[in-house]
Amino acid sequence: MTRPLPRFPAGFEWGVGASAYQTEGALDADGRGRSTWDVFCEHPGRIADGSTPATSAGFYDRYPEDIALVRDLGADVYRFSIAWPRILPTGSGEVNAKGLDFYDRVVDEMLAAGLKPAPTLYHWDTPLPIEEAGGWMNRDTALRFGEYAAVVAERLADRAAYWIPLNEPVVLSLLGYAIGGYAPGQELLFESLPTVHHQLLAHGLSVQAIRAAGGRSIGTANPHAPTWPGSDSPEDLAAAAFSADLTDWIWGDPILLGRYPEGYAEGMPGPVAEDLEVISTPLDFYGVNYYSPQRVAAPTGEPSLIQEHEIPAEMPFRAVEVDGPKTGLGGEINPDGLREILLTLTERYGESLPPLIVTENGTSQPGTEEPGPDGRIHDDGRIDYLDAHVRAVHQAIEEGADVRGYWVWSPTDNFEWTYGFTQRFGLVHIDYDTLVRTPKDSYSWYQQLIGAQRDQL
Ligand code: IFM
Repeated sequence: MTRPLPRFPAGFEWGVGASAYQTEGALDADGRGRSTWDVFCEHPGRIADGSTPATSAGFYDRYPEDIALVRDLGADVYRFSIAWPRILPTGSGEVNAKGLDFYDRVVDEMLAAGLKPAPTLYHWDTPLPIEEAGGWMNRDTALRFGEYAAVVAERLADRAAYWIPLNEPVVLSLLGYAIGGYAPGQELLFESLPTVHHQLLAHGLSVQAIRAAGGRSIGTANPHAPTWPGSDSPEDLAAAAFSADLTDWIWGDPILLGRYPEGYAEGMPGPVAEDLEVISTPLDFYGVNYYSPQRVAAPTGEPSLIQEHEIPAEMPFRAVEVDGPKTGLGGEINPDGLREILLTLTERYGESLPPLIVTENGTSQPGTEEPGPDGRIHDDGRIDYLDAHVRAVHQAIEEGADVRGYWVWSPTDNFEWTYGFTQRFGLVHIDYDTLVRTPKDSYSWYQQLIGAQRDQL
C-alpha cells in the first residue's frame, strides 16, 4: 500500500501516452510508405534483441481493446501519434485516404470511450523519400511538415483535444543526426545543428497550420531535466551550462522567447530572425517529458555513456554516473529532478510560459515484467517510480508551477526503439507471441489514484 496522495487542483488531468511506430505494427497495411526507422531496424545488430516492429503491440488492429483499457483506467487523455508515412507515403503530395481514415476511427473510438485524444504528429518516423532528400538537414522538410500538419488538422481539428507537433526533437537531433544511435543513424556531431533549426521551424509552421484549421490546445513534448554539474569546479560548471543549452534551452528559448541561447543563432541556416517569429508562435501548453536528471562534467578526452549511447570524446562535456536506484534503461531515478525542472521552467520563462503538462513519465522494470505463478505482474518498482514522480509534480504545483496534467508513458508495453522488446514501459503487459493484454499491478495503482482524486472533487 502506498501513502494516500495529496489532492491535485480541480481540472488536473491524468493521461497516458504512446507512439505509432512503437505500438501499431502493420507496417505494410493500407498504403503506408516506408520510414527511416524501417530501414534502420533492418540493419543486423541495431536492435538489442533482434526483434522487429513489424507487429509490435498490434495497436493498428487492436486499438479498440487498448482504448477500452485506458477508459477503464479512468484516465482523461490518450496521447498517441500519427505516422506521417501513413498519411503521405512519400512525405508530400498525394494523401493516402486509408491512412487518414485509420486515425479518424482511432479518434472517434477515444471520444466514444470518454477520452480526450491527444495526437502527436511526428514521433521520429520520417517518410523515407523525405530522408533521401536530406531529411531534417534540409529546410524543405520543415515546409513539407507544415503541409502534412495542415492535412491532418483539417481532418481531426474538430475532435482532437490536444496537439503535439513533434515529439522530443532533441533526441532526433542528438541521437539521430549527431551521434547516430537512432535512425537515420548519422554521425554529424555539431554539423547536425541545422536539424535543430529545421525541426523548430517545422514546429512553428505546424502550430500555425493546426490553429488555422481550428485546432485547440497546441503544445510540445520536449524532454527537460535539470543538468547537475559533477562538482563546483569552473570546468564542470561550464560543461553543465553547455550541455543544458544543447539539450534544453536551444529548444525552449526559441519556442518561448523567440531567440536562441547565446552563440547559436549565428550558426543556424536560413532567415533565422524571420523563422524565430514563426517558431515562437504562442502555445496553449508546454509539455515536458521527464525520466532522469542529467549529470555532466568537464571532458577528459575519453568517451562517456548516457544509457547505451556513447558521447564522443570530442564533445565539450561528459556524462557522470552516480550510485543509486536506476531505471531499466540505466537512468538515475530522481523524482526531485522533475520538481526542480518544472520550477526552473516556471522561473526561466515567466509570463512567456503557458501551463505545463508532464507529457511523459515512466520506467521499464526488467525482472518484474512477466506474469508470476499467480498470473499477475507485480511491477512494484514502476509503482514506486510513478508514485514518487506524481508527488514531485504536486510539490512543484505547491511551490508555484502551473502544471495541468500528468501522462504516464505508456499504456501498454511496446517497441522501445534500439532496445526492442527488452524494455517494457506499459501499465499493461503484452505477450508478443499472442498479443494478449494483461494489466499489471501498476495499472490498478493508477486506476485507484485517478479514482481517489475524482472522489475528492
Ligand atoms: O519510448 C520512449 C519514447 O518514444 C520517447 N520518450 C522516452 C520513451 C522511453 O524511453
